[in-house]
Amino acid sequence: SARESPISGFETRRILRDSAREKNIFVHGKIDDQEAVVILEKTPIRQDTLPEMFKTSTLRLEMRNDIYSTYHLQPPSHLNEIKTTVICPATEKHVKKYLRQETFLIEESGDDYRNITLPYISSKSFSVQWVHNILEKRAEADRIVFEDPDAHVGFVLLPDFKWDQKQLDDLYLIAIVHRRDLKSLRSLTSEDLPLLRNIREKGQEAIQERYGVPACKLRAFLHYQPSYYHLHVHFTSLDYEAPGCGVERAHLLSDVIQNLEADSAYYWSRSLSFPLRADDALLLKFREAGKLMDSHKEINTGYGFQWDSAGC
Ligand code: M7G
Repeated sequence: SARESPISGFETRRILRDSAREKNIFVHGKIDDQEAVVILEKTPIRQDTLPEMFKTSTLRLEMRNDIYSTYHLQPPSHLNEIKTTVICPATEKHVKKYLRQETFLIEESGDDYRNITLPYISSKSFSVQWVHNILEKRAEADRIVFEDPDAHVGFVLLPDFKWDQKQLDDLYLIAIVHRRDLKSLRSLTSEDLPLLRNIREKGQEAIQERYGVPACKLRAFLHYQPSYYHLHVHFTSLDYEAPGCGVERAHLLSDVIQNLEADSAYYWSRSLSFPLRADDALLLKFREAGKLMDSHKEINTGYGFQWDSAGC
């Protein structure tokens, strides 16, 4: 089982992405002849472990100068763990998802969604098997924080796998709806308002109850485009700049609710902007349809620098 599979046999092929600031690295390789992506990430230092850290760590002086000194601190191993995510067998799409890539902004009209995006995602998107496993309690059942089992407005709330639950600083949960006919923001109409309001109210309540984090410290949003086309809502700590919480991809749940209150066809008809990566096949579809902004000309920055739009 995945629980036992050691990554000691992991053969590194290439680094997909790394960040000194985020203190993570995304590696593509093989485990037992299967394609794999391994994500290593140093987690935030927990305030509540500081006394133990200071008491039990060894300290090695690096340099001292006047009132300044720097050290290497070696904490006991349980205070020095690296959060690790393994995707195996990984598809080519996973590898691409984590590969650092230039991105391009798409402005998708309602018709573009129906003519270009929908046919594409119906054939090519990530499997939502993991979502069904959660809804059917075949995986992560012990991690469920809250469930409303109602078939129409119900959902399951649980920690996102980006969060190791060791500290509240990077709190991250997802609410997955029981309904299976809702792919994304584009599927929503005013008929879904009871569902969305239910997720907002009960999700906030459950997070307050379990973690003591009030609604005013939470960011609840949907991604467009999502990676997985089964409707879900992200709940993150407001103080945490979660990946994908930027304006080009995140739609605040409360804005979504208000937009649908004002216009039931809002997400059916409006243009929505989102970034796509240079190697995303959906980008190619938009380009082929002549829908990529400025794809017909090279963008001149006016500083004698020709920005290469070859990617689009
Ligand atoms: P998304 O907006 O579809 O795509 O969100 P993103 O991954 O590009 O943000 C899906 C969310 O589900 C992400 O926040 C993932 O970290 C999370 N997630 C993905 N998988 C495969 C799992 C899983 O197996 N378990 C849990 N608990 N969360 C997952």
